[in-house]
Amino acid sequence: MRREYDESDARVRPNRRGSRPRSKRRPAHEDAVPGTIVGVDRGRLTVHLEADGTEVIAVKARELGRRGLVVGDRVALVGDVTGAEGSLARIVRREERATELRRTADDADPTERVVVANAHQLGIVTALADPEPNPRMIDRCLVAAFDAGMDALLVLTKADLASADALAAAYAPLGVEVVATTMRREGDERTIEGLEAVRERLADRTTVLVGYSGVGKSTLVNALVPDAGRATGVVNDVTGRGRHTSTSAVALELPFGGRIIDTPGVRSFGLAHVDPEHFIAAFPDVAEAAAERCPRGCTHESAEAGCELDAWASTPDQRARVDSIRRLLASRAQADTY
Ligand SMILES: Nc1nc2c(ncn2[C@@H]2O[C@H](COP(=O)(O)OP(=O)(O)OP(=O)(O)O)[C@@H](O)[C@H]2O)c(=O)[nH]1
Ligand SMILES: [Mg+2]
Ligand SMILES: [Zn+2]
Repeated sequence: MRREYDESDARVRPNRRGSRPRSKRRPAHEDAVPGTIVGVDRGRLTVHLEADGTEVIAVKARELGRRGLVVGDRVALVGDVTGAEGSLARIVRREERATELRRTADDADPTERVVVANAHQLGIVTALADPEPNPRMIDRCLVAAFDAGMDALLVLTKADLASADALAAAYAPLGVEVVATTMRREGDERTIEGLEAVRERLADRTTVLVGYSGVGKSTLVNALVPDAGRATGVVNDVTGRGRHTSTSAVALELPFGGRIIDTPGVRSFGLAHVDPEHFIAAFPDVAEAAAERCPRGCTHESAEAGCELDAWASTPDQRARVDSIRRLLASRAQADTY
């Protein structure tokens, strides 16, 4: 059996480039070109080259093994990197990820997926109506952002249909940045208002948009990136849900610096992979109250069990938050029994 070339061989024969041993040594690919994955279509990946922004179609090289590649991954390419029609490059390396946004299908299903890599910020897109906002979904996304070490931005869309005030007031105390957008129609012309505040928070960083189908993620991306050309859908009159218009994640360059990643709508944001400790830590006001008032080792399950959070919560928003955390903990506890 042929032995794998390893570091000890390198020490024995230093500086002998050009006389490579005929072993299964992994090629170093020092000439590989760096880029970022901006689209994944089954085995075909679209990579944006760091040097000049050329978009190259590539496949995963054998040596990457089972290592997954997702939008946002920083990679190194060899082969035909011209981006010419019909050309194909090979991805030979995946750089270490700064962040990973992960989710499970639901809390009881531990199968975990990395949604995107290297994003700095999670843009939680919530429509104020059609579909109805769901604070529990927002809370789940906040936990996921916290767990991934990402900042959270709450984008409230469709402010033409309902007021943003209540949700903005509920989340501002958590230190979550909140922006609201409104679509105006004039004939066939559609414009989105409220984009200045959105641009300010997106500039020079990578933001991934998540939310239910039909909340307006792709509409927002089209408004921010003039030639994005993302398809947008209609919201079903009966269910109030979108129709899953976007089917895969795509990263786009923002004209004012930074990147935005549009993702397909999700039905839920499973947190089976998240340490329950992180549930409460994602809500700074509750976390502080828990640290100050709750008995050591408190599970925060109920006042009867000694939890002081009910006594602390004096406003409806605080009570809603405590309630939400308890639900998250309960659904997570169920998941643990599987
Ligand atoms: N009234 C109103 N409608 C909006 C607004 N923003 C988006 N829409 C509409 O909402 C519908 C769905 O928008 P999309 O951008 O396709 O939603 P999405 O979140 O990308 O949906 P998926 O790709 O299925 O996840 C479209 O018909 C949009 O025109 C808004 O601010 N107000
Ligand atoms: Mg979409
Ligand atoms: Zn407690």
